[in-house]
Amino acid sequence: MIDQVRQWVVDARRIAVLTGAGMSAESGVPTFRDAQTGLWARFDPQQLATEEAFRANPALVWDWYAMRRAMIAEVAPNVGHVALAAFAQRHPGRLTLITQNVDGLHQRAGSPGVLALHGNIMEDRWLDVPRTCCGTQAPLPGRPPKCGVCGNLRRPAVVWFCEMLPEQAFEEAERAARECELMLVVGTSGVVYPAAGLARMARGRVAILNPEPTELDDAADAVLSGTAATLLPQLLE
Ligand code: BJW
Repeated sequence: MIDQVRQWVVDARRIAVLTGAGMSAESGVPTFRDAQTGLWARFDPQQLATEEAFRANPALVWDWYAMRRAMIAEVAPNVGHVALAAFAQRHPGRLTLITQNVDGLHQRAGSPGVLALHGNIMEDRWLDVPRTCCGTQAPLPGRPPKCGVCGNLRRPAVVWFCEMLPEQAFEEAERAARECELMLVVGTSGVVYPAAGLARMARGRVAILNPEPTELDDAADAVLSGTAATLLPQLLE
């Protein structure tokens, strides 16, 4: 089966790649839903990854993100990230990389034009926008930092549940899905929408790369059982 997918890679003029947390697992970043090691085996997402949770307990949520930021700052892209970046650089305009990951490892590996659907954990932004005084005031340090004039809080620049995805990035991702001849779906459980829906709207063939079954397997033309760091270098050499 891997030879078949490798041939699809060779033949496809336009390739879309959708990645999830499993992409970074071999860099040492925990996934969300893996039973033993996933972040949500230990933390309740409703307590942490929603605006409601942040408003209820900003320091708790800020500290959880600070802990994850510190961990991500210590890790490096793996050979799977590097294989994707090298392929895109060798074949300009042929590969569109869509990621649900907030860790920035694709960008650090050198992938151009990454469509980051769930934001970037290393950045933060104002919680309430627009606020007239904010944007001109430097935030006061704190957990979280806040505006000394109106009290507006800084929050991680990620997409929480029930929040809209960045419009332009999502539109570009939809276009890439509709126009691609091949989509590789790497390291995602396929349970979170609308990102997972991109695999279902792909015009071309869909190949899933994952060591475990996913919710998208029924939409796939090929399911390769293996990890991102072992399969991607073989497919994109
Ligand atoms: C490996 C590997 C290796 C391991 N190699 N692979 C009912 C109620 C409320 C909402 C909804 C609802 N039904 C649908 C919704 C919408 C909701 C949703 O989809 N919920 C589902 C959970 C049901 N979606 C949203 O709310 C989105 N917004 C939206 O829809 O707006 C419209 C709207 C407005 C108002 C009301 C309702 C809707 C926003 C979704 C935002 C997701 N945010 C998070 C957190 C980001 C910030 C942070 O990091 O803290 O994004 S959640 C989390 O899940 C994160 C991920 O990007 C996302 C996807 O997870 P992913 O990447 O698939 O990871 P895992 O852990 O699930 O899977 C890892 C995989 O890797 C596994 O398959 C492993 O086997 C594999 N693996 N090692 C390869 N080495």
